Amino acid sequence: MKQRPLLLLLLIVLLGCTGTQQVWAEDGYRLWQRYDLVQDASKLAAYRQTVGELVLEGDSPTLSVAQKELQTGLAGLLGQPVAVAQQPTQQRALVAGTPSSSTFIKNLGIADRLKPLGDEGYLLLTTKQNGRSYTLIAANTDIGVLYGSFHFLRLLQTQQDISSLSLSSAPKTRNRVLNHWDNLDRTVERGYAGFSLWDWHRLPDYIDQRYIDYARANASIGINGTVLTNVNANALVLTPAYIQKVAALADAFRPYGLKVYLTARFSAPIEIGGLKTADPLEPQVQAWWKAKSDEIYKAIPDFGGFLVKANSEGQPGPQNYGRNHAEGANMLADVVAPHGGIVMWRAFVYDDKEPDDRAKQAYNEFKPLDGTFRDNVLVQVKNGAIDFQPREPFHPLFGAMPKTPLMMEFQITQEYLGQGTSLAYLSPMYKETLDSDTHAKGKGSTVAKVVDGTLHKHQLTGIAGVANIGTDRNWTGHQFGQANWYNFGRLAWNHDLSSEAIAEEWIRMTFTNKQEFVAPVKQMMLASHETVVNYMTPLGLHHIMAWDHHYGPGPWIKDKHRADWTSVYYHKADEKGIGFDRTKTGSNAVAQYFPPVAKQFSSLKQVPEKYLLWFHHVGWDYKVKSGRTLWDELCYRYSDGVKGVQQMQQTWDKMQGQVDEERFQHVKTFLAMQEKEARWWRDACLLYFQTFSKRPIPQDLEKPAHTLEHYMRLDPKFVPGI
Ligand code: BDP
Repeated sequence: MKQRPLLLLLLIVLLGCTGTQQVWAEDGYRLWQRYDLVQDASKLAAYRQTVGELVLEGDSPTLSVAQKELQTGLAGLLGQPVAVAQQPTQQRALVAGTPSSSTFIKNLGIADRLKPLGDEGYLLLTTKQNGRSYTLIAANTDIGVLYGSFHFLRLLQTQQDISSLSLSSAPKTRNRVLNHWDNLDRTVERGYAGFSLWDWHRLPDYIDQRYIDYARANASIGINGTVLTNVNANALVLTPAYIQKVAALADAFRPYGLKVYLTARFSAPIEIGGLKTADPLEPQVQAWWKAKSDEIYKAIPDFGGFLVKANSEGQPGPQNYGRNHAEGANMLADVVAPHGGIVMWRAFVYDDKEPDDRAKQAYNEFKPLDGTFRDNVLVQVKNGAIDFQPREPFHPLFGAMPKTPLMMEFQITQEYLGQGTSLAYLSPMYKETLDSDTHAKGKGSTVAKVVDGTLHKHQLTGIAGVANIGTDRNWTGHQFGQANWYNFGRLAWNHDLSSEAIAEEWIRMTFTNKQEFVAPVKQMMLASHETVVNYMTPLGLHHIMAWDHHYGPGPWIKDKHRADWTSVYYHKADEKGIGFDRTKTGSNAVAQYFPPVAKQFSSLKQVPEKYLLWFHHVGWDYKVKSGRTLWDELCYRYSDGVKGVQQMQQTWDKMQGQVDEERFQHVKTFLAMQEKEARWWRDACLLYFQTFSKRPIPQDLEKPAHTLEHYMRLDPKFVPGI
């Protein structure tokens, strides 16, 4: 208590020292939008000179937020306020706008350069006129200007040369959306960063600043849609009171080009509509949805549409009435179509019957429906055929439904990747899927080309990421979780970007431009996903996590009411070997791929080793590429995983002093947790699999710290995110 006056004095002195600059707690709240003063003196001088003044005509809500962002960003980065004018008055100016908002831009005659950029792209261009120099942020639309403004700020944040710009950018995919698995009680299914951002109780009246900062962050990486609610949907969100709340969020997000979508519970007509049925072919059901859609669009004219999980994991759907997925999707598509809405219908399905191989179900149910969906339906397909595993081969549906636009669904939240305590940079994983060749139309038919519509000539395209965002001050729980939100947006905009380039941008903006920091931290991030795969599910193992909450190892899980919810179903370890035979001699799931891929995956010799046990049941003494036996290789991979985390710790420890102590310590502590978890995974899995292999762990490797029984008894309670 006695300390207080002294503390107050200290604070006053501190504030005094920093003059007008704000004092920020370095808790990660500012994400990659820090806008701190450019440290390199010569770059700072050059930027100040180039920017001169900010010229921005027009006053739409989107242009206003662009202006605000540029003013705030530039003031921070340049350490001085920037003058704003309607027309250039100085020798140098930063001019932002569209040909219709700005007479200056209109008169420049750049229409030809703008045309191919569509309604979201932008052009950053340095141009000279009458001895004056202008830096343009030009676009066809206001939202293009906002996206361009963020790109321009990024150039300064990452200390690029901006003296003679000539670059344009337009998104490769049209709908780039986050999927929030947020419940109305604010819990988040598979959320590890606190509670849901949406404060339903205080909506529609109270607009939390967080909503605005969330929208800013999304716009800065080109995300243009957000599904607010869990795929395991609650029909209540479609009631009038909630529609008003959703409308308030939509209003807050609109200037940032962020559309809202909702999950539609298929049985809503019964639950909140008082009907006896939700059969999609029943006229009264169709009428109910039509009225509901009209009601929503009245409140939210630019409502994006519905995301639906149907007939999967107990969710209701058209199959309850003997109808198929297309009949269900089309019914909803018809009611949003007049308003320009879309339906994202998920292919993550498995019904009550136990399949011979769960990996085959989505393909079996959806492929026959190709060509039967309405034009405004996207079928949303997870990256792999099982369920967001640490590593999965690409989903065989990609390429297999040429007449239907398929939307990619990635998981950003790390349900199966160490959840909130692990550093796993996911861009390499996303790119592994996107770069996979389906061979649907010969060599080069990558998953990315299916998703961006170029392979089968679709205009309607989309990519979704299951969000990892919550009420934690730093948004994502782990400071490095922010990098996954960031890289999802960047790849959704342009899947050609490299994981390395994205990591580098993010590090520079989020932490520092110092090379001594950027280079090692980038390496650490790039190796992190493989590290996690190694200590969890190396060589194509999958779904051996603990029961239900999926936190920690549980390869021993068996005897549940469905075989395909157990771990033993997936790893199939026995005295002979381990792995799921998905070749002709097993479930033959390989046959769902196009012949060249099927051939490669079927062959024990040719299958990429990272997918070995995904497709093959392999003998313990089988010699793998390293020359070791499979058993030894498993032991080394698990150990490499632990070593990988220890390397991350060493790298990070050296960064002390390069960044603020607050975030340094946060990450350090989390890496220590991850190391413990990695050992837990390694020891538990090796001891368990050893009961089948009956072979020793190689001499030079560290031995498990406890007995198998010890690990099997571990039962963490109240794991978040269930
Ligand atoms: C699984 C999650 C579950 C989700 C499901 C889905 O464990 O919570 O509801 O995916 O995607 O991975 O529908």
